[in-house]
Amino acid sequence: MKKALISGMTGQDGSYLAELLLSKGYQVFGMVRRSSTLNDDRIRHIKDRVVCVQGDLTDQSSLDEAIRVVKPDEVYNLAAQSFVPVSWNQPGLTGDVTGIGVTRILEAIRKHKPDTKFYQASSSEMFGKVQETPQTEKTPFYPRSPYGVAKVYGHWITVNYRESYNVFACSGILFNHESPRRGLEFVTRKVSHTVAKIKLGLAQELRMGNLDSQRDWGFAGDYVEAMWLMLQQPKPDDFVVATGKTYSVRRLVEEAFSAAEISLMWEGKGVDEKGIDKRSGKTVVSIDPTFLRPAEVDLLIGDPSKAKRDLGWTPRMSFSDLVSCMVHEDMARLKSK
Ligand code: NDP
Ligand code: GDR
Repeated sequence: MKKALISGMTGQDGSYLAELLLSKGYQVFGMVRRSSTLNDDRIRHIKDRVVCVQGDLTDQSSLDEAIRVVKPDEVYNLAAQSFVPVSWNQPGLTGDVTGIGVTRILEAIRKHKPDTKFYQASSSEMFGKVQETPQTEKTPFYPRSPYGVAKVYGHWITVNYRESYNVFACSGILFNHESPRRGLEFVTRKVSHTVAKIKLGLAQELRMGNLDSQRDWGFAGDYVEAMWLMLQQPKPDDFVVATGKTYSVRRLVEEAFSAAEISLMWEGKGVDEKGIDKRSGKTVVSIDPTFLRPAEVDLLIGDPSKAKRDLGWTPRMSFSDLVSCMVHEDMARLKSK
């Protein structure tokens, strides 16, 4: 039975990847960090089928111990401080976890189980102020946030351990991927959750940041399959994983309101203090400068040709199905409460 160790198993991707690996007959170990309250919402349904190992990407000894004890065939490094706005507020921590943390886990592999196959969760945020469109594995990086900078470090240290020590190390350059398990602070989930609340009469307005940025959004369940496929290839390599389509945040908001069958109005004159337009009675979406970022990534669109050709991977869920599924899942959860 193959053994896989996932860092970040309590996160969105970690939970989908754990399910996938269990379905493929793996013994799954998940690295979890200590918290004062239980943080297992996303993995509660599989908790008796996975083994939790204490560890933190800022602590070398815990990583050494995890690799030494588990002796995994595959390691998926999904752990990170992953929310871009927080990276301006906590740039040092973001660099330590999201950047140097990758070196620590690679060092543990090099010392204790050098034939382990390693997956690094790299990001389209590394392209930042894009140097070409669409972005491929060869597009130069120009990160626009401390998070993006840390991910560039994580990407290159992965390439470096492959070239220096012959570690089977792959970097998956994944574009935004979402699901009903997405954290509430990310834009898709913030919108789906707020729209669901509006539909149920629990909220009356939606306050947004930059509506003009464009993202290549896919479904997380599809993307974890690409991670696994990378580690099953004869040689380690880096891959862009994306849908090849891009949509604006404004379009995301419109899709979500339409999925919930609510009419919306963009902010203008004649709005009352509850965010309802006085004449039409429609829910208003407004701009709140607190959600704007010091530097923005305006446009991301990935070219997944290499992943399609070499991995046989294709995204399955469309943008509108993704948004609709998130809105309806949020409505169902709110109703059940
Ligand atoms: P989440 O934010 O949902 O999950 C992050 C995980 O990392 C959580 O399990 C969290 O644990 C864990 N973690 C955070 N800090 C530490 C630490 N110091 N030591 C150990 N574990 C830690 O992220 P996603 O699932 O969305 O993303 C997975 C990875 O993929 C991340 O590296 C992200 O940067 C990257 N990525 C994500 C994309 C996306 O669109 N989702 C796109 C491209 C890359 P806890 O639950 O305790 O907080
Ligand atoms: P991103 O995701 O920064 O691309 O990083 P996020 O969903 O936070 O933002 C996407 C775009 O939406 C704009 N936006 C808002 N964003 C949030 N969070 N809240 C708002 O109210 C809002 N209004 C507009 C943002 O400005 C941005 O342009 C995600 C993370 O998962 C990273 O870890 C990952 O590496 C990248 O995707 C690929």
